[in-house]
Amino acid sequence: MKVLVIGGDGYCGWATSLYLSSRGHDVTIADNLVRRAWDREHGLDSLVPIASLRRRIDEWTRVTGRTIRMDETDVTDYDALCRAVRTAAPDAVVHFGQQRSAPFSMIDREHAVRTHLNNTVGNMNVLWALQEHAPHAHLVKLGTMGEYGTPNIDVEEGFITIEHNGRSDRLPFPKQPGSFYHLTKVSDSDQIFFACRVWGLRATDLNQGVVYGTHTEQTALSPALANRYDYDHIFGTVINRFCVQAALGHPLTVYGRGGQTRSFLDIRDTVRCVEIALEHPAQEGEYRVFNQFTEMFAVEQLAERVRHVAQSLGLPCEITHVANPRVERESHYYNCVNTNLRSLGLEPTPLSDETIAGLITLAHEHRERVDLRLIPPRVEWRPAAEGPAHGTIAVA
Ligand code: NAD
Ligand code: USQ
Repeated sequence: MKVLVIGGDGYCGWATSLYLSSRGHDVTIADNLVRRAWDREHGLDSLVPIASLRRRIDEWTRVTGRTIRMDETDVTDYDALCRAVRTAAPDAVVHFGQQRSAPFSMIDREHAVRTHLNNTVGNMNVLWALQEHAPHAHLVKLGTMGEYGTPNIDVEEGFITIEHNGRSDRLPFPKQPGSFYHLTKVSDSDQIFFACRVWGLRATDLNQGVVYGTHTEQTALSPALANRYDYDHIFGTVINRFCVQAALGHPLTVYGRGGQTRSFLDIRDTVRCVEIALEHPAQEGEYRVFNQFTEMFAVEQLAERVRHVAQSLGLPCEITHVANPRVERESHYYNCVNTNLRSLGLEPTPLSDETIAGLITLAHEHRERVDLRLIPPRVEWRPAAEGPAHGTIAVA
């Protein structure tokens, strides 16, 4: 299959590009490298050094003999995107290329707007470019479990059958996103559903949970193929952050009571889920949603797991409850359905002590690269009592 991977230089996109290439697909990465620019702007860096995209791709060819094409395209630049789509002539487009941090989108008005422009305009451009230049290509779009929020009923896969006043319909599942970033994903879903209904595009919206891990079989082949390992308070996600904190002897930063429960998956399952979606494409005009996660955990439960593994490695480890910078329920019902990918063949990789130990050990190896000032949360969801009108951040 010819696959255009938008955002292929990122955490999920890089691992997926290598995996698809290793499986014999013809991969083109389109990425404007803006994530590396955002890191520089905020003084952040991957804990594990990552090579430039050019260098990474050359290394992949050197190690495996396979080629990946690179197209430095910004999806918000419509002409450039159309050129990229025409050149790649894809059978499928996997769209990872967005601003994906909830805290980033809550820093201030400018970051919220930037996130919306990047994600919403980018997504709409992808739909128009497909409609104009590759109407039969299958769009596989990364959405998020956070679109649904934490309702007091089971979360279905994208749609729910509702009976109302004696009539019944299958309607999009209600959405209650928790940040301006998550809101962009809700908007994307609406846009994609519309484009499928009106233009007959075919699309799979992968509502992915929080991803953890760094290595896949392919990224582990050479240090120059290494994937990013974010631990900072903006882009670091909770399991990876806890593992870095444990490696440093820093107390694990549970926000609030820690009863907030989310869906999770190993990055090795992310790449497989994308492959499954590609192997079983949506039909023309079909918009379908797969909830892409394997397990659900409360944050406090994760902290306990990481503490237990750290202690077994001889590392002293404490858990601290810091004032929650976010506005989110800290004790709630949470039960999400994830049967679609399972029924198409996903064999989940459960979170194991071995995986946690691997992440802690990797962080320990690179501990001299950690900037401790980047660990405590600094982006507030609530308006500040004094100073700027909305969430504020002191950038080191
Ligand atoms: P990332 O920040 O590591 O990678 C995103 C990539 O997209 C970067 O390389 C960036 O340069 C590129 N990009 C951003 N805007 C672009 C634009 N306008 N044009 C071209 N390229 C652009 O993020 P990630 O963790 O790999 O996430 C990838 C996708 O998966 C995102 O859409 C995210 O919302 C979704 N997702 C991620 C997670 C997670 O835990 N990481 C969980 C659920 C969903
Ligand atoms: N949390 C802590 N301590 C920390 C960091 C986070 O308690 O040090 C808590 C948060 O309050 C939240 C939960 O852990 O309740 C998850 O936070 P996170 O930063 O790991 O993940 P989130 O902000 O939800 O975003 C991440 C990705 C995003 C993706 C989303 C999937 O950055 O791109 O969309 O996971 S989901 O959460 O299912 O929407």
